[in-house]
Amino acid sequence: MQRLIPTLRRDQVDEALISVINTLQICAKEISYRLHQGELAGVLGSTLDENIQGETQKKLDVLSNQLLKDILLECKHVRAIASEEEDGIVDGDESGDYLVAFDPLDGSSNIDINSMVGTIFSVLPTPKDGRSGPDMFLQQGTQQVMAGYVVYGPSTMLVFSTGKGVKMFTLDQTVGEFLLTRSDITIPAHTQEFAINMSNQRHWSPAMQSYVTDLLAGKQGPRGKNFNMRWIAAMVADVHRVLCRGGLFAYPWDSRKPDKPYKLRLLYEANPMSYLIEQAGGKATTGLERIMAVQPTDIHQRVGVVLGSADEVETCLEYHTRSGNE
Ligand code: AFP
Repeated sequence: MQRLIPTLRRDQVDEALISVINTLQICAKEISYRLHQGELAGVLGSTLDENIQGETQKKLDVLSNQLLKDILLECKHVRAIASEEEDGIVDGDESGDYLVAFDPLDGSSNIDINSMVGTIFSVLPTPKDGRSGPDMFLQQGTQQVMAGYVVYGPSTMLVFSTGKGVKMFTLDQTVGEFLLTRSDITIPAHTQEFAINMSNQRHWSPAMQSYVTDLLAGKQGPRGKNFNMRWIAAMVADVHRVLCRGGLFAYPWDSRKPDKPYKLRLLYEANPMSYLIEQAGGKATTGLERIMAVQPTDIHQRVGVVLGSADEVETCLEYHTRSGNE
């Protein structure tokens, strides 16, 4: 089986970007080790702190963030990093060609129940227009040069794209190497599986409520077929399933918090996942527009997400277009 670096060289990925990916995989192995030690590692549970999102930080959130921040900033090709767990950006090497935005431990509320979590990363080119600070990261998702995730499950998998399709690598624990286990991932256009947090149904827009009601109506309803539902409450795990067998994943607009109607973050959750989904032939929208076309205005801004099997996303969009809302 092909190892990570030779595979990247075969894809003619530039050496600076290979160095960034290599840095990320080193972190992935360390985080994987700590997670798979579980209670024995003494790093489960929560800290007494909150991040900028106002969320209580898990010990592993902090540890994973520190690991990624420290090792990425040692890489001379990294100009700066942005993280879900950092209020602002952190500058790296002035001459670095790449910016890295990441969610160090996505789905961290699953840690204490030994369920799936992940690390999500997005790599953007350092702008050449002289801008600095957070503005460097305010680029549309279409500007990404690489995006991916590590999913820590029964096996640890590194899944990413550099624009030449989606590849999946599995960590061989015996030798500590990521080996290529799937390539050229293609998402089926049609699906009978959807992922959404149903407990929010009464807070969704009328369009989303109508769309999901018709899914639940199954064969006897307007869709004329039955649907299955999954919700792992870790975007990485739900998106990994969509990449593996198709499906629709949604975290749409909802009215619970009028000042914060969206949950998922654009820069280091929605954009990198959208990049992968599109590379695999799927679609990724906010419910109104292509996610990767959104012009960011803040490094921690949030968006609605509807992504997955192209034809199913289109069908969901039709409900929104008909009603004119998210
Ligand atoms: P945490 O990292 O706080 O667990 O949130 C995970 C997440 O951002 C995303 O990975 C999940 O899809 C979504 O939130 C789950 O949200 P709910 O807990 O509202 O279902």
